[in-house]
Amino acid sequence: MKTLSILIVNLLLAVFLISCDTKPKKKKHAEVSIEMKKINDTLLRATITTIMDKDGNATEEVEVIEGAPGVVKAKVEEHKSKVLHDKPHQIHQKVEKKLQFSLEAKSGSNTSGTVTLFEKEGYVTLEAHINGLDEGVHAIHIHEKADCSADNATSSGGHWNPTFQAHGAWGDANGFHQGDIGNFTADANGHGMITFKTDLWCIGCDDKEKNLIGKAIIVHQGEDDLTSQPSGSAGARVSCSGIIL
Ligand SMILES: [Cu+2]
Ligand SMILES: [Zn+2]
Repeated sequence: MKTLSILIVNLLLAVFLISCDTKPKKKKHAEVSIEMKKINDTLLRATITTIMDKDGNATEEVEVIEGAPGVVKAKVEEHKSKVLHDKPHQIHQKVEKKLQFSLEAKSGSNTSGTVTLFEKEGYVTLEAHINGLDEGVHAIHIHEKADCSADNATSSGGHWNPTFQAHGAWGDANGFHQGDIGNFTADANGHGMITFKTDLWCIGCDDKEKNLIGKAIIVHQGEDDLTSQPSGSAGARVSCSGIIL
């Protein structure tokens, strides 16, 4: 089967809300939102919007940086630290992150779909919408490598299991993988969706047991029986996407 080139759009939106209330009579508020969009394999575009609100007067600055991913990420970090530096009295810092990507059809399937990961206040919410599935129950997992290159997606490795536990149902006292999301049901039109929220994941934090970046989302042809080792006997991998910036 001919390998189709599928455009994967990655979008990272980070919102930093910084408020300064050491001088309660002069309220200053700075809001910085950073949107990063992958244009192609070599180009990344970052749009930084800074809204400064001082005594009710809001000013907005927009800066667009485009270039090699490493260069753009370094400039964004520089910008972030400059904003934080200019606001040394910030007390509250709230970070929201959003990552969206398209699923790639695998193992000869005709699936398509979108997955959104959203992090807010210590919780990550995953929302997946998949089309082109056979009617019935399908497993969805996080696998250990952001590599969907193989036709059957085995390049994504086994279940993401940084805590070295047994495969199981999420929350099971006998253990479960960090990637053991579970099952969802596709309807007669081949459409299925799932939302899943946890504080055991993060998007791009330093904790290797929580960080989703560099992993993959996999949807299976069959159902996860939640007991078979090491992966629930869920059958072929029909949809795949790497979780990358
Ligand atoms: Cu899986
Ligand atoms: Zn597992």
